[in-house]
Amino acid sequence: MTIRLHDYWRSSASYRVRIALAMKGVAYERHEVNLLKHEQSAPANIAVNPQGIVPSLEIDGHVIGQSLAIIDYLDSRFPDPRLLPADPLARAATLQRALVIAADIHPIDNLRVLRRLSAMGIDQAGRDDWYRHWIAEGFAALETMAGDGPFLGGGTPDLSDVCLVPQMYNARRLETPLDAFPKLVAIDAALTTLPAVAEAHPDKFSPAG
Ligand SMILES: N[C@@H](CCC(=O)N[C@@H](CS)C(=O)NCC(=O)O)C(=O)O
Repeated sequence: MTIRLHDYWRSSASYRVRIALAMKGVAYERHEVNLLKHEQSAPANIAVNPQGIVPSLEIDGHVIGQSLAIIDYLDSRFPDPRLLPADPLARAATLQRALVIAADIHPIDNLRVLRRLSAMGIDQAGRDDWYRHWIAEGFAALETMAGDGPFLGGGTPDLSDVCLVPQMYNARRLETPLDAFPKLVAIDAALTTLPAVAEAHPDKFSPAG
């Protein structure tokens, strides 16, 4: 079985999928779609992903887009370890936390949104302020949803943890103040000690090496 991930090293939605694949021990090959070179909008990527974004996962002759749909599929195909709990209430809570990031923070801070802000005359400082604002707002809610750890999912990482790590990476890249989110910072620190999470880090895939 060949599994191919179309991704970009710094894409946080791709980073989520890399973490899930690594946690499940699923081997895959990568096809890099360089977002800075606008390769996401090229016909080759549109043929794979009609939205012109990454990630996309090719598996068994099928292509799946949207990181959460990919991870949901992987969870069904490779259920060890489960990232979405079977219990309906626990599953809803996991999705609620994951979607704070995946639906309500990340899309507003996306590259194409930032490019649109730039086209509307918003300068770099304004765009950075925008970026940090939405992270801080979402993280404030997530901080109150976090339990006693060590992970957002409790004793074992779940989909919301898979979303947290890349969002923290983005937050730090943009020097977002994190003092108000001690639980999230501690959970992220616990997650980054996991070999699967370390293996998926963007630095492992950076063209700079
Ligand atoms: N909701 C999508 C978001 C995917 C997404 O936003 N991908 C970004 C990189 S993290 C992208 O391809 N951006 C290209 C662009 O904005 O032009 C998912 O979870 O897969």
